[in-house]
Amino acid sequence: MVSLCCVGRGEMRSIKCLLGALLLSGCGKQDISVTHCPSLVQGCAVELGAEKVIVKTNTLPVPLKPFTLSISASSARQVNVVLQMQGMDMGLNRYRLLREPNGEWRATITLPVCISGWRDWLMIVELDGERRAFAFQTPGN
Ligand SMILES: [Cu+2]
Repeated sequence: MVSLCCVGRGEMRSIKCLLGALLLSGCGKQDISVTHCPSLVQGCAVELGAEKVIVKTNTLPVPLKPFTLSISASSARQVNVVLQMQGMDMGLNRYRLLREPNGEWRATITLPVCISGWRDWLMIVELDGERRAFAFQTPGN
């Protein structure tokens, strides 16, 4: 049942992957709208109530290379991000963003390697309980 995709930082990593698989096994359906994001560096936007939420990274996301994620959502009180693959357990990649003085939310993120070679990621942004997803790809070889 557990995907072999969760390669990363040794034993702890596989325990997290196992937990992730158990947690995800109960919720097969995904009732969340997904916005395709062709370039996270250029940024992608989604409407959330009256606000336009923009996600942006400083570099192209590549596995094992930390990048900075910025989210503009000035009225939010808490912002979390979960990174996963559709149809594959990649372990628990959950980040809590911190608010910058300019009102942006920010986190440093490191994607795990997918040994199955998949490049399609889903970034689920949680803003005060509201969830929006962005689909993006890591570059091929
Ligand atoms: Cu994968």
